[in-house]
Amino acid sequence: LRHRIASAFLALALPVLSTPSARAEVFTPVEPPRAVALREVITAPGPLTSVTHAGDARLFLTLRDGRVLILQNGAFLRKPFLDLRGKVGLEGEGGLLSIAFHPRYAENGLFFVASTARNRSVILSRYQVSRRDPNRADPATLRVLLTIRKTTPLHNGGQLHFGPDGYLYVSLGDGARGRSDVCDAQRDDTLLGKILRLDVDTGADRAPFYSIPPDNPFRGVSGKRGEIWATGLRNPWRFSFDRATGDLYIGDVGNSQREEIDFLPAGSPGGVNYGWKVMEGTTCFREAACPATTPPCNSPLYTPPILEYPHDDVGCSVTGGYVYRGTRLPQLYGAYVFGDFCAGRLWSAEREAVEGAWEVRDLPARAPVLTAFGEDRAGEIYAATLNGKLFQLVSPNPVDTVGLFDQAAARFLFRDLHLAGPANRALRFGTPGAGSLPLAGDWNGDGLSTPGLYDPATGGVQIKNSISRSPVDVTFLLTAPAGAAPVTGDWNGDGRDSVGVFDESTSTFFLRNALSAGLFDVTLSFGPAAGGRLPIAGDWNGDGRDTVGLYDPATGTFFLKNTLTGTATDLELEIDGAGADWLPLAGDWDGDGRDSAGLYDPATATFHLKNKPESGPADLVFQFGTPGGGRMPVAGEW
Ligand SMILES: [Ca+2]
Ligand SMILES: [Ca+2]
Ligand SMILES: [Ca+2]
Ligand SMILES: [Ca+2]
Repeated sequence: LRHRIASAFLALALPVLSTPSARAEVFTPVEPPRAVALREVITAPGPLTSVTHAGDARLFLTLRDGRVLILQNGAFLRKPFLDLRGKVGLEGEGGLLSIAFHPRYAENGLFFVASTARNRSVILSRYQVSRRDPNRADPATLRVLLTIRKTTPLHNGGQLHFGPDGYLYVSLGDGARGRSDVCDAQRDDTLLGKILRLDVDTGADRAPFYSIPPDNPFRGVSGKRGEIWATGLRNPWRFSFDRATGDLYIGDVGNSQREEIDFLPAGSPGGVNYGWKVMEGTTCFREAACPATTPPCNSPLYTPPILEYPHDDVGCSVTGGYVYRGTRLPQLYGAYVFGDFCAGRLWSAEREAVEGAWEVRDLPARAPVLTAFGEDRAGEIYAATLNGKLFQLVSPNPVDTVGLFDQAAARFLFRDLHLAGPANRALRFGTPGAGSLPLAGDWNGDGLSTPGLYDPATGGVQIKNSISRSPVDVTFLLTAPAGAAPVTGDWNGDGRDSVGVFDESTSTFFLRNALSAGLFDVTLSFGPAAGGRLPIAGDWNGDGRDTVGLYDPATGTFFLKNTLTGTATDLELEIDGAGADWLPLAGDWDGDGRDSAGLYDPATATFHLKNKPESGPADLVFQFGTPGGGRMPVAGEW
């Protein structure tokens, strides 16, 4: 059965003819791939068509067969939230297509459903949650807002999303009659091949249970449907809004040449024409049967895609996704994640800062028969497949972010993302002005980093296993040379960090594997003979053990070692722009399993973090905290 359903989807997606194309618009992924993995969450009892949330911790999954299932605490609730089995048409690409919860769902319990009827029409309907059970919809509350007649069971569109303006957006395909005889996507008297924008609050209590927003581009225009927001789409199967910016991203499935991502910036007045069927991506398709007023191919009246790819070897049918705005994958923040239905390939696209060009990277994970992406309340992204598999995008390795210790205030500030913004957490720890130096590490091996303090005058160490105002968990004295600077790392690869010190006068590291007083396990002398060097530690080669390094502020050079024996330096590098008072730190900023260097400029409160183990510009530059001395950087997975 699964294979048969997949074939039905594939039939329309597979190329009619495969023409090699090498136009400049076709993206070529840049290196390296973003470190992203797929964690299998659950397998649904049938093909999945969408994933969304209702503003709380539950995930709502739509099955093609008509069921809406609730995933809560890792398991499906036994009874469906809504069950439209037997009421939806399953021919071709038909079925339950998606749902969207009203922005004020918590108050009004309203949600909207896109599905196909047995007669191939696309139906937009509204339901309300049951008054007695928040996990059950009340089927008797059904109201039908729109019935869009279609003659084929293909190109339904069917994605629903509320925009940042509170209006309901609805995507509709062209009904798959675009090749020769019909040009619905370019006709504004039909809703096919469009994205609609509806006010579902005004007029919500009587048919048709919606109204046309006053600023819709075709409202009141003779011969045009006022519901239309965007035109010239073939099968905008998936679209989404960036929850941070309100920008609209549309994955428009192509014919035989090009899969495309279309874009509409927040604040657009609408009425944008994306070109189908005159254009397929940036190539010319057909003008047959289009209205006389239809612009010719390559007309500037068409808005080209921001991204497109050919079918040859890459994929066959784009599955539009989301801009990642969660916190678990700092390496993906702000990137648009999308994929291909057939190959199950996943990509991220980011707008390059200087030129504004879109840079695509491979995500090294595959989800064949990828039908949809979805977001949870926190902005974490999921991928769903026709095989019923639900995956969550996760980092293959813990990702470090930065923190600061303010000596004068005895206060730690922690940040969860590699970008400017307020502290996600703060902790008062130690005595203001006491001159303690900050530590950060995963002392108990639970995967989370927590702070510590080192007193260079006494060798006293204080360790906490949580970022809370609980008592200090561990205290002990290191018999270290006075004035030595602390380092933290997992020297023996047992999954727990411990402490060491670097004595500048003898250029020697003293490292201990246990969080207790006692003899040092490692004594290591290395490094150039020069004053003022600062110690760092990290797993530079990804072998699971941390080793040490030195930073020479005078020359802005890092000297890194991959072993804890010998005097040789394995790697030397510089970060562009380093100033003499910048302070070093190290962490795995991109989740690839290897730590790399970073610098903090106290004068501007700016971090400069590098992912590659080579000299050059920093990959991540952002401000955090307030400028001024006495603030020291730390790194960890908080
Ligand atoms: Ca921990
Ligand atoms: Ca260890
Ligand atoms: Ca290592
Ligand atoms: Ca890394």
